[in-house]
Amino acid sequence: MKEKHMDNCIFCKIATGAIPSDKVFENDEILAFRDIHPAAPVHVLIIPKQHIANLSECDDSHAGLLGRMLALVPKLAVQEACDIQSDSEGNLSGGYKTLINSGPDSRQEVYHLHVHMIGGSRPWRENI
Ligand code: DGP
Repeated sequence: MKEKHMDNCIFCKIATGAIPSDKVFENDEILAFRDIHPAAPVHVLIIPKQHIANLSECDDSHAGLLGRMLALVPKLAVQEACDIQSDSEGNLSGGYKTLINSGPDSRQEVYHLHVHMIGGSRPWRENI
């Protein structure tokens, strides 16, 4: 059985409250907080409270948790005012990018699974 929290993991410390964060959502299994280096006006990280390094550590048993993390994205988009809007002529505006880095080739920096939710008015950082 895997450890629930890892002593040397910064996002485990954020999950337990040992390191402060700007929280936008929290329940028993998931925390969402603002990225310390935002790439856009809205940049939220959604993490499981239990330590999972990345998607490569996930299997079918994580499907429920992963689904709930992704299902949180549209709710946060409404909360953070970057959801998709449609005007009276059907023209769309708004929207957001969701991103999960896994491993060195993805340039994953923090080895605790997280979904980036990035949105808000452009410009955004170029290399996102
Ligand atoms: P990634 O490259 O996918 O592993 O992105 C990690 C993100 O985590 C990066 O955008 C910066 C953010 N980050 C790193 N340390 C902290 C921290 O201590 N607090 C917060 N809020 N964000 C952090």
